[in-house]
Amino acid sequence: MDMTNEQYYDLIRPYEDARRLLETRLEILNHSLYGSRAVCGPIHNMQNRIKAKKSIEDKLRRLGQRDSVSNARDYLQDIAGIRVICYFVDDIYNVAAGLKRQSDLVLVKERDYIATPKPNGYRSYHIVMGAPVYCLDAMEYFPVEVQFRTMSMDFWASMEHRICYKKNPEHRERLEQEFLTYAAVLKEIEEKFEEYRERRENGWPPEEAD
Ligand code: 0O2
Repeated sequence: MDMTNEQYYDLIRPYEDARRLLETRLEILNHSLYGSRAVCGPIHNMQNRIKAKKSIEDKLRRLGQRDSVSNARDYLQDIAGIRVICYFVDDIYNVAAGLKRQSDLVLVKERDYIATPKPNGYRSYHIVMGAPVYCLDAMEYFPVEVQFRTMSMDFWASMEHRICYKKNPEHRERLEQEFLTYAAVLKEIEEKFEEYRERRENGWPPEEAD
């Protein structure tokens, strides 16, 4: 039997609290990680979402579970999600390390699809962090999935999500090949921007005479 709306809102409330807590920590890291005098923090923008009722029910069914509140708590770690879009790949690892160092948070899961991209070309760094939520006389950890991407990773993943991911598009094989090529091109562009940053920080080499 589906969850009632009331059960759904009761279910998501502590996940919203956990998501807010992590988002605040990320905002603080953004303006403190590189020092208060830094021209620019590591984060370009953040998005967040709480999984919709139907998506929770569908996912539980896919997992072969009844869509009850307790199954959602036991089996889903992505009810609360934050997507953090950074400028550079090392910003991603720096922000993630800053979060993982915080002793009141627990690292529940880590998937590094930047070091090891998925076969379809997907690149992103995912961690699930347990955040403490206090009620009157008890504390419980609630998981929040944080996906870190650069702008180019996010561009690719958003288009792929729309066109291919969990879909059955026409000419699937051709599309998959094309997406793999785009992933490689975007990675190359990302590396070019990293070079510019290094040159800006370490000085540009003298221009070659004709
Ligand atoms: P949606 O529609 O974005 O919510 P999990 O499904 O989380 O239990 P897993 O495999 O450990 O299991 O999760 P993983 O690999 O960390 O992926 C979680 C999320 O990353 C996905 O959520 C997507 O948002 C994103 N993702 C993973 N692989 C791909 C990919 O190939 N393409 C794109 N565009 N996004 C991807 P959901 O719930 O699957 O989907």
